[in-house]
Amino acid sequence: MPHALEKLKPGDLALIGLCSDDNSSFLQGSSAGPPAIRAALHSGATNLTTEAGLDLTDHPAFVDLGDRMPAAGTDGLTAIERLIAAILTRDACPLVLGGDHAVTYPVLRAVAARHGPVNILHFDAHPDLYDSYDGNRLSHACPFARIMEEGLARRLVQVGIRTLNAHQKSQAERYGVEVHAMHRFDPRDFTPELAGPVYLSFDLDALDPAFAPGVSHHEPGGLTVREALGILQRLDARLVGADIVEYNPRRDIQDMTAMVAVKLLKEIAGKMLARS
Ligand SMILES: [Mn+2]
Repeated sequence: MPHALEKLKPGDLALIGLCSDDNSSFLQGSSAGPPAIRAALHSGATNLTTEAGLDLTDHPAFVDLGDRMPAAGTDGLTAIERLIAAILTRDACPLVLGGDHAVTYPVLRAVAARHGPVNILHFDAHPDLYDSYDGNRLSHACPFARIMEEGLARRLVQVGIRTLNAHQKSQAERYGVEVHAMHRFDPRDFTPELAGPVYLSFDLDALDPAFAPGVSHHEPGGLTVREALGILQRLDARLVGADIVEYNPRRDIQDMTAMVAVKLLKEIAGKMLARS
């Protein structure tokens, strides 16, 4: 039985699945991500202890609100914003499982309404800064354009990027996005210097498809899991929310990518609980 939203306590970490892929551009399937990640989490293939030794098993502040299936279009995004606002109002922290990356925009609207503009650490192969994509301004290729034009972020720091075309380069310059493109980036030597409340958005395609094949957009030349974990573990900041998005079980091989999502989930949850 999922935990009831009304029973959230201050300091709780609220796991919530958003089963939405209506704003995907290339392939559908990420709407099936959250239950598949949760199944891997509880499969018995691993335990729930983080690498730093925090055991999430029956942790009183680690609660699972289950999955929601937002409607297509703006109604669904409005519902996501309200849901995340309801979590934040109870002084709890949302840990969102996508779903496609379009969900991050309404999540950030709720986060910024609660905390003011936040610093965002964004792992992705793609900058997701298109003004519009395939005629859709809410596309999963656009959330960070919406976030920046609405002033929801003080700083947006992107790592793993390897698809920066001319349009998105100009968008990045326009919004002052700090893009750490893979071709001139040493992930083992990168420590995010982010003060104040931080929101973490992790698109699994930031990782090389060799490590995470279960994504809609295979973009070779990405981060290793170890490199991404190293960056996360060196992040020394108060996390007020996070998402892990774009897991597409239809593309996965033997649940490999589901287990990568589980690994990230555990490490991110451990970081959030340690600082709350
Ligand atoms: Mn991506």
